[in-house]
Amino acid sequence: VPLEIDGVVRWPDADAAAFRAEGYWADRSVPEYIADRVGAQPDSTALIDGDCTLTYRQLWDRSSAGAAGLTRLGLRPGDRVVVQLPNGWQFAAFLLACMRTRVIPVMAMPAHRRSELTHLAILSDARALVVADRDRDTDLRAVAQHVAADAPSVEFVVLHGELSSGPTGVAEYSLADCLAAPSGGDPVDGLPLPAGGDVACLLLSGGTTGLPKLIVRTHDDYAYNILACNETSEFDSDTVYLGALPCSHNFALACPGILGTWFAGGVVVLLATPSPRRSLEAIEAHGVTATAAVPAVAQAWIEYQREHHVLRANSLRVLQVGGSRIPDELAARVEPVLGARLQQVFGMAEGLINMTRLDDPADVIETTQGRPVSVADEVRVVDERGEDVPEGAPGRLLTRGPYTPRGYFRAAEHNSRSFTPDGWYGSGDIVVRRPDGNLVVAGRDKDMINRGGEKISAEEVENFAYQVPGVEMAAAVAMPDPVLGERLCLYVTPASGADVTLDEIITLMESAGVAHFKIPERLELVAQIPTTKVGKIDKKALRDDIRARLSRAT
Ligand code: J2J
Repeated sequence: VPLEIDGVVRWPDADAAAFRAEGYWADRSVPEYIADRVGAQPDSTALIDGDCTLTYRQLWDRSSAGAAGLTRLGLRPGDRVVVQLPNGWQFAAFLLACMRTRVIPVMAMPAHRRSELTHLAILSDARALVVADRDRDTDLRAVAQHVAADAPSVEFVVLHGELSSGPTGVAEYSLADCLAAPSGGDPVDGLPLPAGGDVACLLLSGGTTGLPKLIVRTHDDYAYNILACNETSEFDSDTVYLGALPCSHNFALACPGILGTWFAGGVVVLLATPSPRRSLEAIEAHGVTATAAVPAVAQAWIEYQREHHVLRANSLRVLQVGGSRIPDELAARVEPVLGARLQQVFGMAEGLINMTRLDDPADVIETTQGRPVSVADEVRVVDERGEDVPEGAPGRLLTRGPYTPRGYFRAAEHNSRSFTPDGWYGSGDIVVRRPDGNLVVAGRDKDMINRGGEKISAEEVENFAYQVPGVEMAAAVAMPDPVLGERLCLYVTPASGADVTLDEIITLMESAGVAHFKIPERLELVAQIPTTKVGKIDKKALRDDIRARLSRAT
């Protein structure tokens, strides 16, 4: 019986029964699929993280130790913990430990800072934060203590790395201790395995509202997501997957990502960042067959390979690219330069995953974002009134299916806007469905900037801008960028006589502890911000304006 958690929106009983009857939901948890591989191939390599190589048995044992560690820390089934860890074996073992004990990980991104982590801790009512001691020159221990001070539910911090030397506000514990094998026996052996309906994790939405919302993924739906992606990406026990993007993100986690690789019995190679040299060297050294990138990363790899010819053995069979639209010209260069088939992925943490198929014709692979991975995915393309548009015409994407939840966690008001009464999720993407069923992402009907796959809510940035003295009106919009696709430009009308600078806005956002990628990269001071007939800020006019200004400048 799944634990009931207040604020989780479930599928209606009839849909859940149908998903079970049709076999999409198997009432098996994510770790159970991995346990199958541990049983079948205990001594094959599961994970390579620098000098640390773990077999399936060893990965499982570390997650058992972690499960015992979580229990020692007093965490119980249903408790939430905000997890922000770099790619590494500790992240993997801790994640599995959480899933096995039904402690719910809230999957923060590495770039998140005080502002986002505090919001996530409060929204999820988290009892603990699990973070690294530092990220390059940022002391995350200090960040975590600030978060704990502002989020009353947070009782302690678990640290990957060094503990603080002096006294701290809430207690700090070591992640290494938590993952260390307890002496004598395996105290988690008696733990009940999660039910299919139990919550596996809380993913973050690519924010369109002020701050990210939480997406509840249950074992039933997430395991199916992973299996369907495995089938579409053709992952099997020969797969060697490079996790170079942050594995806390749905793409590298479960589409098929590291979990898909372990479901299939393959090898996961982890890197902390997708640096071109280290990524290509890792592909070459470990015989990587598949990996995932955002378009800017794919472009950097292509350029590096052209100059340095790192890839010689040609082990890479599939390069998945998604998160933002890959330009057609770049798509056409993937296979000739990297020797790998491009697989476009248009996915969302809210569920629906579209992919091109490995044997699709070049035109589909290079110019479309693919089609749903499951026959049970329902997709509609509609106009403003919710009427289906004719095939080939652009419209808003609506979707429903066995791995697309029916509502965000504790967000009733927002849910009434993002979901139709009959359960369709509106992603805010404008798409064209071609006669062959493939989708092309043609635009967006949500107030978000997609900076090379990193999603920035315009509203969130505007809220910070309004805290700067002299800002009368603020509007954040996307400006075109050859590498990232989009960057953030802030339009401001200053109060009369006021002198607003980009530096002031940057300083304010930095001192508020906002993730760096959200900081505006250009400020346009204007006498007036255009509005629409109904009095809303005319973002389209502003996007056209900045595009014109940029092209005049070159
Ligand atoms: C255009 N826009 C895209 C694409 C996502 C795999 C891949 C990506 C994500 C992801 C993911 C796009 N072309 N190929 O979760 O499992 C934009 C859309 C979408 C939003 C979702 C995965 N691929 N997008 O990016 O939850 O606007 O998921 O609605 O972060 O990214 O963002 P997110």
